[in-house]
Amino acid sequence: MSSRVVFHIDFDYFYAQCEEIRKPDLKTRPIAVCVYSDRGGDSGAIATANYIARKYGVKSGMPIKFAKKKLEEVPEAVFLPTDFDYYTEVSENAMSIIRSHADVFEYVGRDEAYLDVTNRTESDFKKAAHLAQQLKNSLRSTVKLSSTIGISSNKLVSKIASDFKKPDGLTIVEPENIELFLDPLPIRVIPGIGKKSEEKFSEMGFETISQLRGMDVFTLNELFGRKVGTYIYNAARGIDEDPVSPRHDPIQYSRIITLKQDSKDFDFLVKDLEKLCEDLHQTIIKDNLLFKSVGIQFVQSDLSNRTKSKTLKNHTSGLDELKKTAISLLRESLVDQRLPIRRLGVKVSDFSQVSGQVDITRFF
Ligand code: DGT
Ligand code: CA
Ligand code: CA
Repeated sequence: MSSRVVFHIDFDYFYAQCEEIRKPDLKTRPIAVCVYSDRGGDSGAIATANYIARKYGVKSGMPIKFAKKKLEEVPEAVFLPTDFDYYTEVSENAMSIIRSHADVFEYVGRDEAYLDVTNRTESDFKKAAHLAQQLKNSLRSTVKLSSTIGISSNKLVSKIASDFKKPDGLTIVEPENIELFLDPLPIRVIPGIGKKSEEKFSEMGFETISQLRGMDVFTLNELFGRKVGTYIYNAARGIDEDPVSPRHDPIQYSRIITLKQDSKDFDFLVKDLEKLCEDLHQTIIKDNLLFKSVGIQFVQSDLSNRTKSKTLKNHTSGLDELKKTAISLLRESLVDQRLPIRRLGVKVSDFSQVSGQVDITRFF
């Protein structure tokens, strides 16, 4: 039986990299992205930092005050608040490129996904490596995003492989090399093994996965319970049957962009709206969806939101119907629009999946 080919892709220092994408001048400076708590001042934690800031010891989860201490002597260091809407926008653009490289796409979170590419690579790991490089290049050239990919015959090993060499890494573990690859790695690289379990193993003299493999399944079950024990036993051998299962970002059936300038001018806005519709429509077709509801969304210049939507008579996947509806919603909204619009979005919902038969509306 030929092997599955599974990618795990993870975006490098994601929130901080998004900030670099928006302001390339920041690239040479340490960046820490901060989640400020509502207590004011510097209370709160670091969400992530770019690799320059990491060299000074700044880490995810660290109090902002600690991070400032570490970067005390570095006047060019920047501390920025999170901007989740913007990170989501970058993520959606990247995910739509990733999706087009997969047979099966499984969304995990804003900065990671699994891809099953068994069919399109014909189980050939050379072809897989080539495809992964193409995907990385395409993300780099279109979204300006650097990412890391792990390739193997299952999700577990691919996830470990994508963590192996970062940033901008590509690690390929062919089926016959799985144990060789895992052997020297510390036990904590196994997803789900936290600090506590690591300490437990360490006390018993087990540090690496190769040592862990010396532990029998009964002992593991006794220590961790049957479910977790069996999981660890298999993980130490790089065994994982969990399929890549289609899962999408719940908000992926929408597109939103920040406009070049704030505006409430129909002729200006309609151009972007049409582009948003076309982009969204590609996803709809790719995922074989019929929608029945179309909405538009404004983020106004004071950052407040406004939405308007319309339910259609029938389910459709037609681009014309999508554009026509979105444009009429825009026209209606602008009648009493007071504030200029800063960000503009379009979304579809109320789905029914096209199954089996060819849907003729998709060609219009
Ligand atoms: P890396 O190691 O290059 O993949 O760096 P990141 O920053 O992409 O790290 P990752 O993949 O573990 O996490 C993705 C995003 O999730 C990250 O950009 C910010 C957020 N995040 C991660 N850890 C924490 C944390 O401890 N606290 C908060 N608030 N956010 C976090
Ligand atoms: Ca990441
Ligand atoms: Ca991640």
